[in-house]
Amino acid sequence: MKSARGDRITDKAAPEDQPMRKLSMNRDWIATAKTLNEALPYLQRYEGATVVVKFGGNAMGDDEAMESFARDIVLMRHVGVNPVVVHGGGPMINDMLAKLGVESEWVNGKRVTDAATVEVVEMVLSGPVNARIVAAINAEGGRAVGLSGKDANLMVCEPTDPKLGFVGTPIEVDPFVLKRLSESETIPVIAPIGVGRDGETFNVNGDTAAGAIAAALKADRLLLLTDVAGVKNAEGQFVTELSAMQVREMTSEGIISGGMIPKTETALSALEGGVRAVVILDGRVPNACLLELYTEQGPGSIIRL
Ligand code: X2W
Repeated sequence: MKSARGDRITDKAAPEDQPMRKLSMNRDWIATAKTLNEALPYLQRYEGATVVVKFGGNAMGDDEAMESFARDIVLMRHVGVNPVVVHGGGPMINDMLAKLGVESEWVNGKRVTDAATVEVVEMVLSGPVNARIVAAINAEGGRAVGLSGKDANLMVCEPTDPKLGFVGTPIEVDPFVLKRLSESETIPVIAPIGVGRDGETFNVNGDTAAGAIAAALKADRLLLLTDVAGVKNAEGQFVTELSAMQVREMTSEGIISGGMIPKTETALSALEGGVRAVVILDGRVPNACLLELYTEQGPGSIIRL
């Protein structure tokens, strides 16, 4: 067996060399094998599929959570999925701005971004945040490449609203470079930074960027990893499946509100743009991406047209 890098798989990934082998067949191993066996139809369904994963700053967590996320992404690549990671990093931008003594104002969930702030946003997102995810995926045997929406004109933006400064709305996404990377089994990891017609830099909300990129790729799935269990109905229960129509109704009735609105709006525009299904996924659940794709029960709400 070979890793994605083409070399022999290392001891770390070779179960036969581990001491666990000496243990008797207890139930856990039988359950693991059964899980893999039951995953076959899902593995077949998603082979060749494009799955865009939005990895938000709040979902990133500690090194262990990062490693687990990276393993899920590498596993997806290994079984023939084309994963595309779009990340956020709001809390990390906040930390850096605090160190610099700058405070941010927020309007409708978007950071008011002046010329000095956009420099910090780009530095943080295209710098340590992006590099940490790329390194985590590569450490698990994947082949990840970091880029932002400025690379190869991937995400051209115009100002969202003059009051927000350098906050951008994607108006043109060119998936060329992402397709070439996927063809060579390389995992793109994208910072949500856009480029303007005149070469200016824009700060794009991570969910918005992921939605626009998923639509340009006509992705099979957009997974929005977040830190809540999904969409709640009027009775306060989590709903596992919703239509776009239901989402619109629940929003006009005020059942979907607050921080969920940018997520459901992203979901609706991604679906209208040709994405097959969007899942608002609970990133606090370990291996949330694998649960969603390869088992019957994903920890979140799936939205279809
Ligand atoms: C976001 C970009 C980062 C982001 C910001 O400045 O925080 C805008 O608000 P999360 O971790 O996904 O929230 N951009 C315009 O979206 O990060």
